[in-house]
Amino acid sequence: MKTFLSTLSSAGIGIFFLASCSTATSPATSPASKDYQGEPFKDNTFAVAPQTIPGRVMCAAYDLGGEGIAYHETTEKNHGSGGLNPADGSYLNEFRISEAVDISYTKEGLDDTPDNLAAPDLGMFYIGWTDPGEWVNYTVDVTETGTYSVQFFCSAETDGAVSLSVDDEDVTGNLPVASTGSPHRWNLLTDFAEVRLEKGLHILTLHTQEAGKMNYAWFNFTPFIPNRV
Ligand SMILES: [Ca+2]
Ligand SMILES: [Ca+2]
Repeated sequence: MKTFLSTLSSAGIGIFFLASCSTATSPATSPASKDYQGEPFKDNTFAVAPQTIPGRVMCAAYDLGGEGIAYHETTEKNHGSGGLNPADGSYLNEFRISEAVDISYTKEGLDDTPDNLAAPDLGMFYIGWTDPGEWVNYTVDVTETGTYSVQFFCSAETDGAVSLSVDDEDVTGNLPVASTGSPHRWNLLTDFAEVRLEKGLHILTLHTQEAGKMNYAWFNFTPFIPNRV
């Protein structure tokens, strides 16, 4: 069975090409990020850092830097890595185990049922145990200035809401995330948001605004194409 990790690995080749042609290694250019102490997350699986827009931003690959810098958590424990998923030396169960952001991954027989509104890859990391007031930062490299459509791959036990900030400025207001009926019933929210982004490095922040026991897997940013009348 094709897993998320294999999908990401193959996709990473193309993304790396984009990053290598961009200003990925230049210093942060946005005023709000001058004093930012966080850094893009990188490991053997998430090899492209920072994550690039247009493209997919993986929620579990939030920045390094810890509490108050790269994220804010209401619970110090990681409820997924080392919690629900016991520490066993495996990459999946111990992913970012020492950090407070709660991370789990999709599993066969639990997350791949026919009930899904959109089918997830297996072994796909996601942020769960989300509470209002929590946030995570992503250093992103925007390769082209423009307006972007945002899609969100997520689930929610009850109706919740999130918002997105760019360089500490709220650019969306509250974005409703409708209940999917179960935290393991996944959906792809198309037309989730539209955001204007300038070329360069920016800090994208995902805020949990309203409780919904939401799980966050990834965002996809694509150039906005207006409807023709
Ligand atoms: Ca936590
Ligand atoms: Ca949490």
